Amino acid sequence: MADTGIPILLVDDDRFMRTVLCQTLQDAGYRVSQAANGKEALELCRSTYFPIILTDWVMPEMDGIAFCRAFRELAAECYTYLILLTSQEGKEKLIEGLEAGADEYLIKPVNEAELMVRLKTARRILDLESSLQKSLEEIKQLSIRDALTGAFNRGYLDQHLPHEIRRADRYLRDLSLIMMDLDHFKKINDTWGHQAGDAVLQHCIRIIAGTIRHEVDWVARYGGEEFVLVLPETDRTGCRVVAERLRSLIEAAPCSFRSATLGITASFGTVTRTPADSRAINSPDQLLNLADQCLYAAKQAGRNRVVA
Ligand code: GH3
Ligand code: MG
Ligand code: MG
Ligand code: MG
Repeated sequence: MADTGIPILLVDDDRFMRTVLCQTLQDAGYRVSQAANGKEALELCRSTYFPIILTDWVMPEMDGIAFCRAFRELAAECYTYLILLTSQEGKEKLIEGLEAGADEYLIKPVNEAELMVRLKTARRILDLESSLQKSLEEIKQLSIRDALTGAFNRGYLDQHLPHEIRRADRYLRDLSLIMMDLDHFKKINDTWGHQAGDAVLQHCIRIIAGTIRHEVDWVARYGGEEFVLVLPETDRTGCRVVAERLRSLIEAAPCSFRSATLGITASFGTVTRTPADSRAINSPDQLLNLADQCLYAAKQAGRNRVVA
């Protein structure tokens, strides 16, 4: 028995046919679901993903061809390998079936050995597709993340801050932003070397990640040792609390680098955009500038502080 455990949807109006095929597939290790016609199958496919579908052609309500067409119209994140089972022979029929979106075509009565090798082909295609998806996801992550810290990069910030502003407008929510810059970071590099500086940046991002709300808040590396934290649905008080908590955590947690213990502090500028500000502050640049002005004031006032 193959250890596939792969879900297959079996669509056929002939109950006996379904029972027989279902047994064969289960014996081969597949997890089988059944539908009695195209319409039933389509409904099932709206909520459940099937990597492989075996469908009969002639069925009441919705036949196999209509099903293949309708199925390919559904928005799908992952590929489904569609096999048409039918007693309709002939080149024209085959072309019609493949044209409708089927990947493969099997003549009834189904030869078990042939079915098994067709399913093997299906699995090869599905494996290929899933490794492609994985690579694409990796490439996407590489393109939006900063390699050193794993924070989102500047490109992501530029692309997603406008979304956050639009979302805040749509739902009439506050949107807060914190700009953070490490104090006298150059000194760490100059005294302990660039690798120590890198370690400090990684150390700080861990503290940030442990402080902000998962799923909702996010952080981007804005420049060398400057980070921007985006806090949706966060008011002025909440934003100040987060910035102050971060400030004190960073101050209290020096970074260990080799045998050294590197004390760090950071300065913070914060800005909160309320629904009443939506006209006055309508661009990401404005929001970033306002936070930057506060950050500058925090530096001027002696560093290791939050200016809101
Ligand atoms: P201030 O308190 O005014 O912010 O002083 P500062 O020394 O932190 O600021 P400055 O902007 O003068 O220095 C930032 C330094 O950050 C200079 C640059 O070499 C360093 N830097 C930028 N990116 C990286 C990086 O990826 N790794 C390391 N180790 N250093 C970096
Ligand atoms: Mg039939
Ligand atoms: Mg700095
Ligand atoms: Mg800086």
